[in-house]
Amino acid sequence: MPSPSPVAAPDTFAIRAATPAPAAAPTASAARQGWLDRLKTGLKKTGSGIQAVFVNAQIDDALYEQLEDALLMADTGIPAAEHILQDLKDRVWRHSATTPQAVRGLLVDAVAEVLKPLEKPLEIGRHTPTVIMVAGVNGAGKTTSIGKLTKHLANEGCTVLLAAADTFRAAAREQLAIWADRNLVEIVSQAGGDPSAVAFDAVNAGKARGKDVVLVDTAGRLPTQLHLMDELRKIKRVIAKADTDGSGSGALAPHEVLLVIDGNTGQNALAQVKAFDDALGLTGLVVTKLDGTAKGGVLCAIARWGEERARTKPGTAPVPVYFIGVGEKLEDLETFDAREFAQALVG
Ligand SMILES: Nc1nc2c(ncn2[C@@H]2O[C@H](COP(=O)(O)OP(=O)(O)OP(=O)(O)O)[C@@H](O)[C@H]2O)c(=O)[nH]1
Ligand SMILES: [Mg+2]
Repeated sequence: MPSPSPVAAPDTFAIRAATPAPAAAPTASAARQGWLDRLKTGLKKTGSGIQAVFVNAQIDDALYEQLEDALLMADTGIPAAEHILQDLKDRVWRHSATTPQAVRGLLVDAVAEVLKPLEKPLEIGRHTPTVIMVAGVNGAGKTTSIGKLTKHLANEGCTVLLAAADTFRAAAREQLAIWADRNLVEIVSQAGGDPSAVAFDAVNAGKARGKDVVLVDTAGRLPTQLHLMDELRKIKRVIAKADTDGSGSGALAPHEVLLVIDGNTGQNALAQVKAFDDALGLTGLVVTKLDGTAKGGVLCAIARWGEERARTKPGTAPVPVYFIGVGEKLEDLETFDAREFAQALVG
């Protein structure tokens, strides 16, 4: 394990954004900046749609109406758009803002505040191994994100074991094996058979070999494919069984259940979060492909849904976004920062 960096508990560490600009870490901050530029480019269409509203604008009802349209175009959905606008109007009044630029700055603040509950670092080290199960619809970017996440973890000094619990396709196993090779980590894999058995073996192997993290890849599935959702539930149950000797402290594995969402899915992403959360109890999200034509506003919808649920269902919390993907390369996955994302979104 690495020496604990900004910690949440003894012997744990959190994967955070590279802190900007210390002279000792110019490469890390430069990499973060390059990634941020790609995110901005990806969300450019949304950003310029929102920016256009402020060009030669008066601060009046027409401006707010156009802003609502631009937010809806960005996939925020109606509840989040209404919430942001009401909050923006309050901010404009409180700050006595009179210029379009000032209102735009306050819009960044309002969006950042909506997104803030999604900002939470992924913690590793509370359990040995920390078992992370990864799910999502077909082609969302699960396997690629696992590959990139492995690199993040390896950079932090963690030992990682991959579990190829997508046993349906040989190509899926091979794809994960390539990521294992690239990152020089071990993989538990099996031709065909029960994905739960692979996950079970991997968790046991992870414990026996003293790995810090076991990452379990699963096959893509739609929430409407009920038998496949049952299979996911079974994988989760069997992972817990592999952890019943209590060597981990506290909660049984899997300690994290991540949903990978394709950022281009629009409002359907929220439906995916709800469906997979119902089936598995999600602990985090990874949002991929924000380098393409994604609009990004759906994160506001996910954040508002999480807040609303936490308000009405005690004991629940918003499902955080641990990572954002902006490309297919290893370095294209980075931690989520609410203000950075709000700035990229508003343009
Ligand atoms: N542009 C872009 N492409 C990505 C990103 N993440 C993944 N991809 C691509 O999306 C495609 C699908 O990625 P996979 O990782 O295989 O997706 P998956 O969810 O594992 O797919 P299944 O296992 O078939 O359900 C691949 O071509 C990836 O290279 C991203 O952040 N940006
Ligand atoms: Mg896959």
